[in-house]
Amino acid sequence: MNLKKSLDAFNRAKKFMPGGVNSPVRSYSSVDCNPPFISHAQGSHIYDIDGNDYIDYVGSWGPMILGHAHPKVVDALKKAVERGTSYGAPTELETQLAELVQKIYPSMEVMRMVNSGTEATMSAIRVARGFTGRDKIVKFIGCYHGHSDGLLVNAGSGAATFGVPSSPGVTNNTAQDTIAIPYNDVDTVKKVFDECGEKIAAVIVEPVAGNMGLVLPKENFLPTLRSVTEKFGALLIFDEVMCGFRVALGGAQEKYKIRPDLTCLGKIIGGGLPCAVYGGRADIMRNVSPDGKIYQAGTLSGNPLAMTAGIETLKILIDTPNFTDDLTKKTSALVNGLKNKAKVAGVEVQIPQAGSMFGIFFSNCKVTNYDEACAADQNKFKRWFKSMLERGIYLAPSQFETLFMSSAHTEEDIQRTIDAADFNA
Ligand code: KE4
Repeated sequence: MNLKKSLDAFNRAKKFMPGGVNSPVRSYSSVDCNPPFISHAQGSHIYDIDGNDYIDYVGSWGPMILGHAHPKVVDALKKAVERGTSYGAPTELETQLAELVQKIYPSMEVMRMVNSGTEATMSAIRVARGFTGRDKIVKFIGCYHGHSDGLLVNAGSGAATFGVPSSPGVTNNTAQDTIAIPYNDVDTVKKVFDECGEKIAAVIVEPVAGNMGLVLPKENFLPTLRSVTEKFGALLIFDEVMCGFRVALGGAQEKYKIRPDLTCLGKIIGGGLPCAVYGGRADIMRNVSPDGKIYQAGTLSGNPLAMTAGIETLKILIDTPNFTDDLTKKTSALVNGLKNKAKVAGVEVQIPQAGSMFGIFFSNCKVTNYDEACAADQNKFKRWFKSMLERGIYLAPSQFETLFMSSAHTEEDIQRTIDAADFNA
């Protein structure tokens, strides 16, 4: 595969940006190769500047559930951009998107638009602390909620001891307000709350985890989080930035029938433009400025272009009969095809699926937490990833990521992907 122009572009980019990228995973550093530089994308395909054509299962890390450049979204944006790109003033578009979100996520009684998942989770945590008057936050090891300081934290030495920074620049004092627990570890959740539940403002969780690879919640995990937070007066925050609209139209809270106190959504809600939202119980959210005293703001929050793309995207998700079910079935067809291919090759892989999300671990046991994800064979993953890229299949360059199906993917795309898979690469 010719990647000459991409390599030149990468070398130029490195002169200006750390790793030549504006988000680390894009550098392909975890798969020891150079990233294609993209020229454009259309439907289920993405094209690099060397003219290579790939079937895309990254989908901009989740937003492109309709595929790239969906005509309805593009047409709406073309009209919107001629009305100006940003006003810094209220528009009916924001209310329109909020109404669509509340239709799908009724737990979001009141909400605030922001520009990224990081902003949404960071703000939700501030609201939880402001509402409860408590400082501690519980998160789960392997879950990623964006890069705000208090969430870049690893587990401390003991269960209820406080976290340690997972990045330089995060202070020990900040990290000590975060308790990190293994995902799906119900016993430790109960132990931590028994020890310091009255100090905990909130638990934040990816109800279906997509940032350690795809890891599903065990049957009693989410119900325990809901009951233990209620018992101790802490809030439950569902970070559905990734799994929202994918594990069900109404996200994990619809699929697992758990009503969180606050929810964060992102990615899909902006239809590919910078947009996210946090919201939940009115009695909590009415404490956010200017209704209340908990401050949060943003120059481009509710931007008319992002609102337009989000509205068009959600309208299609809502108005297309069986959209989510059909996308899930399409994903299952790919997952089953890959599983059969691996079985024939005699290679042990785990290919978990949740709605239109799927993942892959070169492991002989089901992955239920971060340690088990780390135990999977990452060298095999790297070889497989490169072989798929060579064959025109564009996957996430890390086994600690999740892959995404779109409504634009065709049966031919899926068959080509299965045919390209060589598990003995
Ligand atoms: P952003 O700030 O990147 O918009 O969202 C942060 C975030 C919050 N919550 C969840 C569950 C997320 O998955 C994310 C971001 N996801 C990553 C993919 N692993 C974005 C890709 C990247 O970092 O470049």
